[in-house]
Amino acid sequence: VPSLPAAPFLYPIVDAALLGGRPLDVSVGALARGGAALVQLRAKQLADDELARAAREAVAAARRAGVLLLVNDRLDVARIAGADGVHLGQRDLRPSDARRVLGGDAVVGLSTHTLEQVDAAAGEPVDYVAFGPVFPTRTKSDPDAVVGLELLRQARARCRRPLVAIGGITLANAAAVAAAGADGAAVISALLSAADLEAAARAFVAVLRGRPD
Ligand code: TZP
Ligand code: MG
Repeated sequence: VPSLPAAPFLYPIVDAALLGGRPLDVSVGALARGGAALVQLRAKQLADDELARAAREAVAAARRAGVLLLVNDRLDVARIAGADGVHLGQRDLRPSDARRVLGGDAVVGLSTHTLEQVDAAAGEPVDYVAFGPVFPTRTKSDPDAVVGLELLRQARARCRRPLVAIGGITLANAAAVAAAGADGAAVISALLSAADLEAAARAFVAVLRGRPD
């Protein structure tokens, strides 16, 4: 069973639309060298054939780097590409279906946006629960309401699974996210806007572990 990284871990989400021409495989490798052990591929704009190709490329790069690769939204693509798992939203296929298709060894994550959804996740066969947006984000179109650090603390207290914070996490607020009890920090724009992905990941890992440079 692939296990999640030790907390507090960085969880980079590689959004294909934000790579700015950087090759996907090189980007996954750089994030891994920077200390990320779990990476998600998110590619909402790609056509299915391109998405499957991207997922295969990301999985191959993750294997070479020795890190886990999850596919956002798409159980079928995760299965086709041999990904380590899938990350599902509230309106995607259900975790129980993902578990049936991918098996007990896969990593299945679920997005939640309210404490009620966090509670409901307790009954789902998921390996971690993501909660957010913790801070305002411009990456997600039509985002849910910002939950903030206090609700993150409450979510942590009532969730028995690893809890991943997401939404607007930067180097400036990552320490507060870890202090609120998040086991992981999922980050898109604050990583992908950096010129040096490896250095950016390394800086996040250091801040999450409480020893910034
Ligand atoms: N789900 C909740 S917020 C979010 C997703 C996918 C976007 C996070 O992106 P960023 O750039 O780290 O705010
Ligand atoms: Mg989704």
